[in-house]
Amino acid sequence: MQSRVVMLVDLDYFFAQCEELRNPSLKGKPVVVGVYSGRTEDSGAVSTANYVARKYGVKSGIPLFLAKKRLEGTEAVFLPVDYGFYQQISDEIMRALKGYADSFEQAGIDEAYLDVTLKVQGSFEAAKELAQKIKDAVKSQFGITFSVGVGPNKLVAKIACDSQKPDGLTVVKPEGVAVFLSPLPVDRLLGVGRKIAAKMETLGIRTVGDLAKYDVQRLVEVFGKTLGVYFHNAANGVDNTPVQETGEAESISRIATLKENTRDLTLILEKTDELTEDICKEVVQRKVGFRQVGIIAVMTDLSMHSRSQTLEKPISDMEIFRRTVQELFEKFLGESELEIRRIGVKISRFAEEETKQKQLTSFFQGN
Ligand code: TTP
Ligand code: MG
Repeated sequence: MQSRVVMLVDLDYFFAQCEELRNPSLKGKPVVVGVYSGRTEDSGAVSTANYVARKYGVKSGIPLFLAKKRLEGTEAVFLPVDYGFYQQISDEIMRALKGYADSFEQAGIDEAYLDVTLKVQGSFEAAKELAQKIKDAVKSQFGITFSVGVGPNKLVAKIACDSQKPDGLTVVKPEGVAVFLSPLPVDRLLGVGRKIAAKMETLGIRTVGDLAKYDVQRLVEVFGKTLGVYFHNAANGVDNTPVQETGEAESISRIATLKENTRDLTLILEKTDELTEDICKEVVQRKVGFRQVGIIAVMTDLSMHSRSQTLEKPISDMEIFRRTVQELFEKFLGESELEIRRIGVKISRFAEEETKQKQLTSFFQGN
């Protein structure tokens, strides 16, 4: 199977870079953007800092007074966050980035995934050129630099991006994934925080390579099914989650022509079973659940009818899916008189992925 080609774009030291854009005289000086809590003059935390300030150990999350101390004697400039301004710049850049992608998913104010598989016809060489072209365009149109990782999926693209910053361009081809990931410390994987890394250390797991080789059953025993399996896949560079506009109205459907025009439910269900099975395969692959099931019927007079039903909760279960399709056709046949020529099955309202994501995120926050 041909690999996907996925990019992760992450704008460099974003809030601070926006401030440099607004006031170029800041360039070369340490720039710290902070959230001032207002209690005392210096209370609050660093939102981000430019790379000049980072050389002094100033980074996101540390207290402002500590940043001040570390930057004592320098020409450091401290500024309060101006979220509206950053949002405006972000919106413009995101709109531009979207134009380069087959599918696009914004993952934060300064981060976005681009699936470019079709655009580059599956070629990682072409993807590298495209990434450079996008970097040049964004730099000249907006004056902003970013780092980009290119890989066969979101997970690898993200880690590739992080590996070279700022202004980086890192390409990891499918055949290079294992070599790229194995030497990295486990905490480079999303979801491996300090606590989990410490637990893994007691199991003799320090690097992603150690984790990749570790018995998956054991991982499941120690971390539970969801996390155990996730860690195993992540360490092996496996990630099938699609690049998808969040909240995008999306559906998966299949349609087929019946062997003969009919009103016989058995004949109809024979065909819909094939279609539902096919859709289920895609559902499993995409790791989504769905809340809406629909049927389509094209009659002998070529009129097209559709019916749908919303389920109580998201499912990815084949049996419930088939039963719902059957019920919808039974009902539909009661309401129509003509014979059916073509039939279709459709699912939409993908919700469960979100839930799964939330589950993982809440696991991660416990670290
Ligand atoms: P990041 O992309 O994590 O950081 P960055 O863009 O400043 O630096 P780089 O990508 O070059 O490593 O976050 C994007 C913005 O989100 C960042 O500019 C400020 C904000 N932010 C916070 O306000 N608090 C935080 O703890 C982090 C990590 C980011
Ligand atoms: Mg960034």
